Amino acid sequence: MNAYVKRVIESVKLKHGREPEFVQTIEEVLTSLSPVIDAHPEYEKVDLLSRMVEPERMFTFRVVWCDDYGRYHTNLGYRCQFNGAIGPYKGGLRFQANVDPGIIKFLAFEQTFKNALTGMPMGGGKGGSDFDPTGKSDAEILRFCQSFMTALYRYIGPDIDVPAGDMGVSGREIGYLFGQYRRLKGNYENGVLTGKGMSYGGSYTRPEATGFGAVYYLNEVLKHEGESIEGKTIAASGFGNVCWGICMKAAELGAKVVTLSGPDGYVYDPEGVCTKEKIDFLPTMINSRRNRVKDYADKFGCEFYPNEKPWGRKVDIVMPSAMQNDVLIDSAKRIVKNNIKYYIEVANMPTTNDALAYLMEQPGMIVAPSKAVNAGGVTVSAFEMSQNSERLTWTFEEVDQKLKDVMALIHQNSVDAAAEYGLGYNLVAGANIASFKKVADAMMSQGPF
Ligand code: 2IT
Repeated sequence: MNAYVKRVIESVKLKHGREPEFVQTIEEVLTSLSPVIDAHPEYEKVDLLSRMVEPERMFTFRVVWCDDYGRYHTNLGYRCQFNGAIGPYKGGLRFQANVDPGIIKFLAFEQTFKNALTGMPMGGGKGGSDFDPTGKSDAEILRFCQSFMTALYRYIGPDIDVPAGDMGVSGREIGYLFGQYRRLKGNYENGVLTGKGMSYGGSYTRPEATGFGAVYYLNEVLKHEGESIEGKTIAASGFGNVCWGICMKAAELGAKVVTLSGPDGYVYDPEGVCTKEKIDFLPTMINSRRNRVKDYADKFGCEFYPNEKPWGRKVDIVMPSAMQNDVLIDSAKRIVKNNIKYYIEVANMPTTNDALAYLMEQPGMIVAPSKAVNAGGVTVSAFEMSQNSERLTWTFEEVDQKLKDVMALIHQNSVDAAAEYGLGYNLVAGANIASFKKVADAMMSQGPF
């Protein structure tokens, strides 16, 4: 490994030992940049990497809200404005009990690279709260969102920082957040958030975009291998918005998603999550805020495996689409034992570094990284921002076609970047290199600080 890269990784480990997810992503990304740093001593000359691994700023704020019984609760809110070299900070908000500074920071770092990869002018950011939406009423969610935005609104804006949804934040929450922003600012700036409803500046396909984009990317991979998606079986995890989009697009193209998972376990549906009734049941489960996938098994009479993950299933394609560190080394070994050729990450950092390295060293195995595969979500967010500033609405077909084009370009740019460094068809390194170069060039051009 390049000695400078090694030094920066060591320093991040020392400084951020209490933020394991952040250290994990830095180690993964920087390691694959080694050949680029070898070839470009100008980056070390100005110590660019040390700057690239620190957010421009990150802040914490308190969010106080009142539950339906009149009791007060204090949660922590975060926003990390990681890198603004190529555009306004852009990235989602995550409401989940386990949210902490390390999780927000890893997501913001990944977002910076992902956004660069889309080719759209967006910097990277991420935010959220340790607020747990499970079991909360609509009124409680509303009060929480209003309080959250009251603390955040001064620090965001269409040309400053543009949040969106992530886990625990979807159309309903974005609506409440936008309503509060508008009230506080007295100004109609709908470009301040993406993932909005269609009646106030949303974009067609934004809810489906991450899942659709993931399947479009998968299609590019299959094309590269001379295969077709038709008839393929997919093991996915999660049952959220992303998984829903995957099920829908896979079904449309003749493939089937046969597993879903939740914090309670996983379901196996050999018929596939293919009918409209089954696909429509996913948003119902999300909106119930029960956070249980067993509801699907009960409704459609399929097998439920409590407290297990779906990675032991024999399928054609694995798509972890739930959360970080969902696939550990044991699961990776099971996937390899089952002779599965396609490992397509969808959720942000779903694989631990040792599991990822193990999968990548298997001959014949193809690993696609989440920052490329799930970039369709933020791509359509960029389209939403464009439509808001042009004050018009593109049709569903227009957005969908543009999304397809961007996913193909992301795949091709990753292929080219890896080839340039003699790495072969290495989509993981290719994505890291292509996005690094874009952000690095912008930082260097602006005076490398
Ligand atoms: O991880 C992600 O890319 C998102 N949660 C979406 C970000 C966005 O700004 O649309």
